Formats: sequence, structure tokens, C-alpha cells
Amino acid sequence: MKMRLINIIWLLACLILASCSQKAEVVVARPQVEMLTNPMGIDVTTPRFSWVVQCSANEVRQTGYHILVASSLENLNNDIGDLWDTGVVPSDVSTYIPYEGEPLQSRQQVFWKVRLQTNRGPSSWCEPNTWSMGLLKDTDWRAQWIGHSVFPIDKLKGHTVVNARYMRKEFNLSGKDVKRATMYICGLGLYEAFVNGKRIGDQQLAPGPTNYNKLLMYNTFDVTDMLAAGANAIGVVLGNGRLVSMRMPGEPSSKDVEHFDMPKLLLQMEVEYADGKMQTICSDNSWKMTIDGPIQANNEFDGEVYDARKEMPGWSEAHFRDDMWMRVEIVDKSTGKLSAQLNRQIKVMDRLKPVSINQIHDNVYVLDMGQNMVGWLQMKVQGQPQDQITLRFAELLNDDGTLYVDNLRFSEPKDVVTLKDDQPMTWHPSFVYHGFRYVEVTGLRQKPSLDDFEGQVLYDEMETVGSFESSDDMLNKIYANAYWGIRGNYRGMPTDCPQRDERMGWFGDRTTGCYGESYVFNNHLLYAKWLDDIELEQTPEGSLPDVAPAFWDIRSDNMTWPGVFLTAANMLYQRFGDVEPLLKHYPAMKKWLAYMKDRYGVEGIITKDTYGDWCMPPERPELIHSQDPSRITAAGVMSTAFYYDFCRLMAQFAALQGLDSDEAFYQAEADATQKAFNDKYFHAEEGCYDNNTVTANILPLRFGMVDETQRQRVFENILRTTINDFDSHISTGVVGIQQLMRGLTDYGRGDLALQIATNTTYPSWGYMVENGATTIWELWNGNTADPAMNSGNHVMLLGDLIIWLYDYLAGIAPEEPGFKVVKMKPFPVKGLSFVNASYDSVYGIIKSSWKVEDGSFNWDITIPSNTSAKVYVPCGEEGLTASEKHRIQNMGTRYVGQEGNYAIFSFSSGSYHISVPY
Ligand code: RAM
Repeated sequence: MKMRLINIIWLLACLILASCSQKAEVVVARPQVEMLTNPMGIDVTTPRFSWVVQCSANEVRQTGYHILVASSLENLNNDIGDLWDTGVVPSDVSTYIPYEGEPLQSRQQVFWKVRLQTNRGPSSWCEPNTWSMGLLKDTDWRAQWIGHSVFPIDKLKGHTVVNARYMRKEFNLSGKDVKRATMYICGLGLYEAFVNGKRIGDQQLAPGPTNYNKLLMYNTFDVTDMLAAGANAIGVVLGNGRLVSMRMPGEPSSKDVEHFDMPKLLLQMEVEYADGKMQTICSDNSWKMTIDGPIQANNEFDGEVYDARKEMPGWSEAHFRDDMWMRVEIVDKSTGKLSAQLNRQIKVMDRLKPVSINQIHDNVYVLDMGQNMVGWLQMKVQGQPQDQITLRFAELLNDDGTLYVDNLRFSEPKDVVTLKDDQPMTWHPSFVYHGFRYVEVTGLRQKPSLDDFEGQVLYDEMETVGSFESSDDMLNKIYANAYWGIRGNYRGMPTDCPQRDERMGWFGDRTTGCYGESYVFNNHLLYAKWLDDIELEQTPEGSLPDVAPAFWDIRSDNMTWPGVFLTAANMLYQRFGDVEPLLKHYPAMKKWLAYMKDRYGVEGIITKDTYGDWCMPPERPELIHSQDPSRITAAGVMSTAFYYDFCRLMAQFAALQGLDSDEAFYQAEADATQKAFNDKYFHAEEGCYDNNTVTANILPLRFGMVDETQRQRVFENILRTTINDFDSHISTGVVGIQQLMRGLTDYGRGDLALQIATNTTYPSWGYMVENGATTIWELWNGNTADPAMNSGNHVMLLGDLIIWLYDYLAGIAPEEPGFKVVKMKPFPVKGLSFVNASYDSVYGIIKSSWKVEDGSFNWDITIPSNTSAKVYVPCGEEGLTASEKHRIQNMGTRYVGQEGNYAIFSFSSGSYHISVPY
């Protein structure tokens, strides 16, 4: 009997142990090099490794890692790190670990894996990963740039019209047993490449847009499986992208766009055989080309013209008769530096079916996609030879159901397809994209069905990393609109809008918005690339433009717009823990600030500003900008406050690098600026700044420029103006809105912030929703203002709204860069009964879901492995009772102290449920 009991106990113990160890299994998730999903042809010689520690147990810390990097899969599988074997490194670092092994060579394929040590035991090796190196030296390129000078048919005036260039090359494989075939390609403006009739990759609108005089990005593909024994062919189609200007002088149109060159190609395919022999196929003067293919025109502002009668079946396959094709010309190589594209490619990221089709005339139908989207329309059509189907795009409809195109300015988004026969055809354009909700379809012989169409949503391949939901439907709807707006404006650069004759990487739209966007999308690599674009446009004197890449050369020398150069770098550091961009661009930031101070600093005030508090709600519905001086915030207020904030940021950046004298300099500069600013703009009697606009008050308040004794007075002025003069509505434009939601909440008026966020009357985001918006408008009065500047899809008016949702309402913020320590400080504002949010950080998923019910605040949180959190539990000023405190401490947490209405605890990783009286 005793024996049996011992056996049972033993069995139970084994079961418990087994389930514990099973539960605590440590897994290496998302092993990545340079945060790329498919790192092919990268040209950084010290790539960085990152991974996520995953474990279902609580309190998990990485205590060490062991990385193996090998020159072959075989070596790696035998645990031989012939390129780099770190041994077990005692460390909790799991992001951006720089490679320090044998020097990496051009073209090299590299294999790696990692295993971890944790306080919960070791992980096993992760699955083998691979990356390949690009062409590191100029001399690695044997290919020549090919293209053709301007053809008589090319129209390089006003609305440019240039046929796509089709290029081809046949070749025979010189050996047997292909081990690896790699294609390096830079096809400008845009390319689609084929091997033996098959398209390479699923990227669209590649490569990313750059200032082609300074930077050219190539892409790398593994094409091993696409080759055939004997004869093979490569075909490449080139579109204009931004290489050929969309608008040149010569016709009435909006601002001219930079024209770089005619389409051209650099391609090198390297075939490595099992016996070690190499064969290289290069773009050179043996290639043939034609402009008489189906894509007869492609202009991002105007759309694509496709003539199916000109299709050339088999043109990218071997044995195609190309006698009628001409030889390419060897063309000048650009002055731009050739680099591997490290930001992710644009892809079809989502698909939508239209929600309705409305016939407005004979053979004229209007589709409603149900959503203002960015991408293109794929259609299935059938008709008779020569039939012409025309698609026109718009964000809105007129009352009679026709397209409203006034706000597109000189952009004429239209795709035209000519059918070749009576067979069904499925088509979408290749080298253009549109911002639209409605599509007018003409030229069909019969009424189409919804199934004939698909809206393909295009943007940079990036994960949706955030989710937010609250008890307020309007807030949720606004969030959904923001989601569509943000992703619709990622096009290898963050653009201002996707539909009219602009679509530029405007700086000021993102100064603060970039932080909010990073909660929704993993925009790390996109912003890192954009910072490079920005620095490339700096003049030798230090001036930064307003738009990068500078397809428009606009330099208005403001603080507010180019300031994104600092804030986006800081965003990458704070949100993704990546300090590299900040370090890389620091000298250029310094130069810019010095330039601005030298030119525009007068007695401590920075005087220059062009845009003002752009797009503040005007006093009359038809106005774009307010003309009422009492609403307009002075230039010096904004520039000087921003300059102060940037000096403070620079002092932090300097401290990070141990640059003591820089740190002291920027701190002194900030102090002097603060004094000059307060001397000039602060009115002691009223307790406000300058003309007492919300923007004039909120900037110094949020930036910490206001004397402690005056803060409450300044805040009360913000309240007074907001409540009395604007009936608890927004009164700011793009600049003030960057601080408003957080400013109100910081000073205890989260309820007013919520009201502002959920208002449905003018001006508000809810007003946009009530008036049919499915994205965010450029103007608060977007439904009544002059169409000259009235896009339906701009993100700049989001200000700090998204930051407020995650950081404040949900309580998901970085306490330490990259969320290594998470700050979880929710604001359960009156009017909301629950918030559910999650954010997939570089350490894994953070969750915060709270609900106020039956007198309790019930909160579920998840803190990723290998991080910890400072958790602010809401309670009254009197704090939690001893037993409530104990209950939380018993979950393995440490009580840190009381701060205002919060009891603060330090939590280790894991999932927890907290319930306190509320
Ligand atoms: C507009 C752009 C952009 C804004 C500038 C100042 O034309 O659309 O959003 O930043 O002007």
C-alpha cells in the first residue's frame, strides 16, 4: 500500500515536472538579419542579428546566446561556425548583435543559427537561416547600363508619355548542374523581370524611389530554380517610376517634377556550377529591345495605357523571334551610388472586392470599393477585338453619381486597356498606382459583376504590429481610417498623399506621426531608408529640404518640417531599439541645427517658418487656411519651441555617444533658448504665450519650457480656448495637434481629449467619419473647402492621436528603448469602459486589455520574455490597501512606490491578471 502511494506520488511529480518543462520550453522566434524577412544580396559588411525569445512561462530572461555562422549549410548542420562562432556569450541582448566574424565577401551565401540560455533553461538551436551578400565593390559589376536615348514617340513635355521598354537576352547555360544562380538587378525607374517566361518575385513598383543622381538601389534574387538546361532567356520591362518626370515644363500643370533620365537597366546574373565554374550574363550591347510592347504609357499621376494587341507571347522565353527588335544602347551610368535595397519591397498586401456597381450611363459603370484604398484595380474582362476599356479613379462621387475629380488637381488617373480578341482577360497595371474609392468603368459590352474586380492594396511589405479596440465605436472607426491612411501612404518613402499630382515624401506630415505609425506597422526599415534619403538632400551649408527624395526641390528652411530628421531617428531608437540611424545621421543633424541657428537665429529666437500651424481649422468652411490673426500661431513661437526641443534631443543623442562637450553645448543652447522664448512670448498677466492659441501654449508646455509655477495657468488657457472658443473641439493644425491629446491627458483632462477624439461635429476626426471618410482628410473641413488642396487621404492631421491610443489609453510605451523595459501606464478615461490593445515589439507581443466594471479595474497584461515592465496600477491617491498590494506582489512582482493615482510595480515577463477596486 505504502509502495503504491509512493508510486502515485512519483507519477504525479513526473507529470507535473513534465508539464512544467513543456510549458517552459524556450524557443528562438523570428531570427532575423538586418530585420529583413528575406535577406538577399545585402551589402552591409557587419549585418546585425536579432531574435525573439519565446516561452509560455512567466519570468523568462535570456542569460546568454551562442551564434554560429557558417559558409555552408553542411558546416552549420555539423555545428561548425567556420565564419563566426561566438561561443556562449553571457548576455541578455537579443537585438542588433553585429557580426564580428571572418570578413564577408561579395556574393557569399552565409548560414546561421542561434541557441539561447535562459533562467528557464536552454533553447535548442533554431532552424538554419541564410542570407547572401550583395556586390560589395564597384568592380564586382561587369554589367553595363543599357537603354535608349529619347525616341521621337516619347513625349517629354508637360504630362510625359513614355512607352515601356522591353528588353531581352537569350543565352545558353555553359555547364551542367547549376548550384546557384543569382540575379542582381537595378531597372529604372521601375522594372518587372522574367526568366524563361516566369516573373521573378512578387515585388511591385521596384526598386524603391531614390534621388537617382545620388543613390540607386539594386535587388537580388535567387533564380536557380528558374533556369533550364540549354537555351534560356531573360526579359525585363522598364517603366518610368520617378526616373522619368511625371510633369515637365511645357503645358499647364502643377509644379514640375525632377526629370532624371530615360528608363535603363543594369543586370548581372551569375550562375555557379557544381564544378565551381561560373558563368555571368550581363546587360550589354548584345541585348535587344522594343518599345512596341503592350504598355504604351505609364505615368504615376496619369495611369497606364495597355494595348493587348501588342502583346508578344513568349518574348521573355528562349527561341522568340526578335529580328524586328533593335539593339539597346549603352547609356551613361548615373552619378548615384549603387547600393542594395535594404528596405522591404512594395507588394500586394491586401485585396478588396467592390461593394457595389452602379450604372450611370450606357456602358458606364461606377464601382464602389467601400474603402478609400491605394493600389490598383485588377479586372476580368471579355469583349471584342479593339474594344477599349477605360478605368478612371476618384476618392469621391458627385451628387449625380459621377466621379468627383476636382481635388486631384492636374493628376488624371486613368488606365486604358485595348482588347486583342474575344477571350477573357485578367489585367492590372504594372507601373502605376492610384488612390481611390470609386472606379468608373467604360467600354464594356455588358454589365460587369462584382467578381470581375479586385482592388489590390499596395504598400511596403511590413507586418501590422498593433491592434487597438475600445468601447467607443467612433474611436475604433477613426483608428480603422488611420490604419488605411497610413498604409496607403507607404511607397518606399512615406508620402503625403497617394492620389493627386504630388505624392511626395513631405517631412512635416510625419514629425510626430511616425511614432504613432510605428505602433501600427513595422515601419523600421522604411524610416531608416527615408533618413538616408533625407541626408542625401542636405546642402553643403547644412540646409535640409521639405521633401525627400527631392523629386521637388523645395527648401523653405523651417524647424517644423525638416525636424523629422531628428524625430524619426529618435523614433527608430525608442520604438525599435535601433540606435544606428541616430548615430549615422548625428553629424548631419548637427550641421542642420547650426545652419538654422546661424541663418535664422535672432536674439535666441528662430525666426523662420513658412507653413505655420498648417491646416488649422479655418473660420469659414470654404477656406483652406485661416485668415484670422487670432487663430494663427506666430512663426517664431513654433520654430523656437521646436528648436528648443531639438536641442534637448541632441543633448540626449550626444550623451548616448559620450560626446560630453556636445551634450553641454546643446543643454546650454536649450537653456538660452528657453529664456529668450519666455522673455519674448510669455505674458505673465494672462499666463499664456503670444496670442494665446492652443498651439502657442501647448508646445512650450509639452516641451517643458514653461516655468513650473506657471504650468497650470498655461494649461488653463488651453482649456479655456478649447472649451469656450472652440466648443471642446480641435483648434490646431498639423503642428499643435502633435501634442494636443497627450498634453490634455498629462494635465488630468483625458476626458476632454476623449471628447475631442470622438466629436462628430466640425472640426474633428469624427466629423470626417460622419461625412463618409474611410481615411483621414488633409483638411478638417475637407468636405467644404476649396478642392485645390483637399486630399481625402493624408495622415498629417493624426498628430499624436495614435500615440495617445497606445501609449496613454492602453498603456503600452517604451520605458527603455525598444521596449526592453515596458512602461504600462493606462489612462482609464471617463467615457471608456474597456480598451484592448496589443503591440508586437522587437521582443515579442505586449498586450494590455482593461475593463472597468462593477467597481473594479480588471487588467490583463502580457510582457514579452526577456523584458520587464514598470506597471502603473490605477488607484486613488491614497494608494492600494496592504492586502491589494500583497495580491499583486504575490504574482512575483515588486512594489516600487506610489505616483499620483498609480501604484507602481516592477513585473517580469509573462501574462498576468490584475484586479483592483476602481
Ligand atoms: C502639401 C502637402 C503636404 C504638406 C505641405 C506643406 O501640399 O500635401 O502634406 O506637408 O503641403
